[in-house]
Amino acid sequence: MEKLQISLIGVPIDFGQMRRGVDMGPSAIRYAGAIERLEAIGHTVIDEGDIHVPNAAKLEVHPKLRNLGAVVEACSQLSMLVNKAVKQKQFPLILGGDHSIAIGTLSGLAQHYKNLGVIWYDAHADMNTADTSPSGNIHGMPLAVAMGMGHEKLTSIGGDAAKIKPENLVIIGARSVDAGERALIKEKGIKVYSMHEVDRLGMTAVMEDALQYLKDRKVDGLHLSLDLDGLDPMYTPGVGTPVPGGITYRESHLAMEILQESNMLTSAEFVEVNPVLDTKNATANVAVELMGSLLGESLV
Ligand code: NNH
Ligand code: MN
Ligand code: MN
Ligand code: MN
Repeated sequence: MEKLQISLIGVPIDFGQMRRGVDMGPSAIRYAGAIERLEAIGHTVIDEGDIHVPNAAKLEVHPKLRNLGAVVEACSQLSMLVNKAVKQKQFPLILGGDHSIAIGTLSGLAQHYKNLGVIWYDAHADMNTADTSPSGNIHGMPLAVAMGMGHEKLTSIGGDAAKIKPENLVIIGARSVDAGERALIKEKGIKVYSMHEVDRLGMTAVMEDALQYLKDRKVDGLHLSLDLDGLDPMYTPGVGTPVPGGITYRESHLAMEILQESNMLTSAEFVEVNPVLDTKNATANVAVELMGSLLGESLV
């Protein structure tokens, strides 16, 4: 297995939604031993620390886009750091923070990858806009923004062009999709493996199918965006919007291992870990265990 130079970037933000405490996600994941775990595999970790997240109350507020100014500010910084890491041939590994940070991650990656593939491991589809969102929470919008839809202040981070193509996106684990998102999935023909497909086909077939689909699209990089609420809340209770009936712990390890075997992965992020809602840091522990499988830890 290739040994990586991992650029570890923490984004302590909880402004993309309403449950406070997910800003402590990066700390919780570090505390769970992320760096030691990755170094034990043989990777080099360049720890960039956490980016500075400004006080939302002092920045632009918007009636349908909660804490817009703070999210824009944090995502702009993150976009630059991710771009810098890729330029230096490092593997960006981003720790959230709520899922609004993916706006910054995908913007940074898009500076380099012109045909980026994305695997979105999540209970949700995260492709609302201000007009379709039931909540006004930006963490439910990053995929729409990356496809070029939404408020100009969000879509213009790192340049006006769309950051990803709808046909290069695969969603895995979906089970809570809003009406506007459902319409967009149909309209764009987005590849979704909902819990129905995970149950019916099994995780091996889902992942092999998804990776073949992305290979056929000739993607020039592959990003994993893993929302810990993709797993069933019995394994990852420390998330703001738990949805029962999720992916199991073993299925998730299997998915990570298949991704590792594919040799396609070029970046990853782990988001929505909220230690305030957790018991014994369970959710961050799972995040770190999955990172191990994703980045080449062997079982024997
Ligand atoms: N779809 C809902 C919304 O837009 C919930 C999104 N919550 C998430 N997404 N955790 O992953 O508000
Ligand atoms: Mn999400
Ligand atoms: Mn989610
Ligand atoms: Mn490489």
